[in-house]
Amino acid sequence: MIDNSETDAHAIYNAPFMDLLYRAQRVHRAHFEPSTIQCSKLLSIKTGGCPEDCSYCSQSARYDSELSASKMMEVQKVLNEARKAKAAGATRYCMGAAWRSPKARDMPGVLAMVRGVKEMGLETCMTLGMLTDDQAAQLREAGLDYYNHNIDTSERYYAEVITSRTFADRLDTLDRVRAAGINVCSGGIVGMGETADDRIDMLRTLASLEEPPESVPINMLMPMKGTPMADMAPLDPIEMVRTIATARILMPRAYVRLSAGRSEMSDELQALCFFAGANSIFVGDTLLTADNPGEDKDALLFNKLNLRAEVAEATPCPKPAEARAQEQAA
Ligand code: SAM
Ligand code: DTB
Ligand code: SF4
Repeated sequence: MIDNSETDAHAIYNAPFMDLLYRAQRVHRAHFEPSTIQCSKLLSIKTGGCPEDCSYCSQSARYDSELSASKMMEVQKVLNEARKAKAAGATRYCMGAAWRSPKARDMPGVLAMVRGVKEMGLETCMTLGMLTDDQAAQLREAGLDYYNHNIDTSERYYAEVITSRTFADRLDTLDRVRAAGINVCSGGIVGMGETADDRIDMLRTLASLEEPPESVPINMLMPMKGTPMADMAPLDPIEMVRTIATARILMPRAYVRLSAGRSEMSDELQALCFFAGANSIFVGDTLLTADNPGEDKDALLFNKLNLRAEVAEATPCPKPAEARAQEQAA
């Protein structure tokens, strides 16, 4: 039985490293095929000029990141990009916009993108900022499978990172997404100067949602020129591995995504993250604005580690009772 209490989550995160990895891998194997990785592709459908002040983000209009703002992409261009991503092996297409929240005039285009990508047989994901109930319902109706909205860090550290909206605002949008019947994708960033307790509390918040997220992206901060976090010292990578292992143990059924920052990670570190329970990545050579390893490097990595990309049909999870029994045995 998993206990999300403060003491239990601390004990998990701070366990002797070998015990933590062993436990995480056993939990992982009780729910997933351990060499299969879900592959998503990201596209920025509206870049830069964002009114929010997220200290890590190159797309905030408040910082001089030398990124030029663009209008929302045309629907056909997005669909062309999605077709290429499908041909390259992605099974989920994630479209992101640098908005605080979508405006009514943005919705027809956004909904057309969801419908078009869905028709190609790809899973759809959007990340557009805060949503109203009505917008969430429209997205669901159009066929949206996942909505990404990160809590980013602990409630305690949040105000050090973002002041233009609150932690509670983020949780409200997650509730709206869940109520609309869309799968929740929510995680955060490590390496923003937070403590281990902040990382643990972030994971506890996610695991304690009425229904935990189906997808949990763990991003390593990519320091962006011109932002307040441009000169942040890198986090000890072992802390990243501990964060992933703790996410896996606290949210056994979630896909845990080794998200931003892979371009700065060695093969060995990525291998440890997969062993700790990460089973999803972003493919392709760009995230939203930042670099990602790209197809050739990932093909080599998958080959070296005998990993394979998940095919369209998600790996079936064991039935809940069966999974619970396996978990207890672990
Ligand atoms: N504007 C929308 C929002 O904030 O919800 C969607 C796009 S936003 C760029 C999506 C997420 O990307 C952020 O919540 C954050 O977790 C992650 N992110 C952004 N910049 C990052 C960076 N420099 N390093 C790591 N993760 C980053
Ligand atoms: C998430 O957790 N990470 C992705 C996605 N959700 C939208 C974004 C990563 C952004 C990295 C920095 C950039 O590309 O600008
Ligand atoms: Fe805007 Fe999202 Fe970047 Fe924050 S993370 S500045 S909301 S694009």
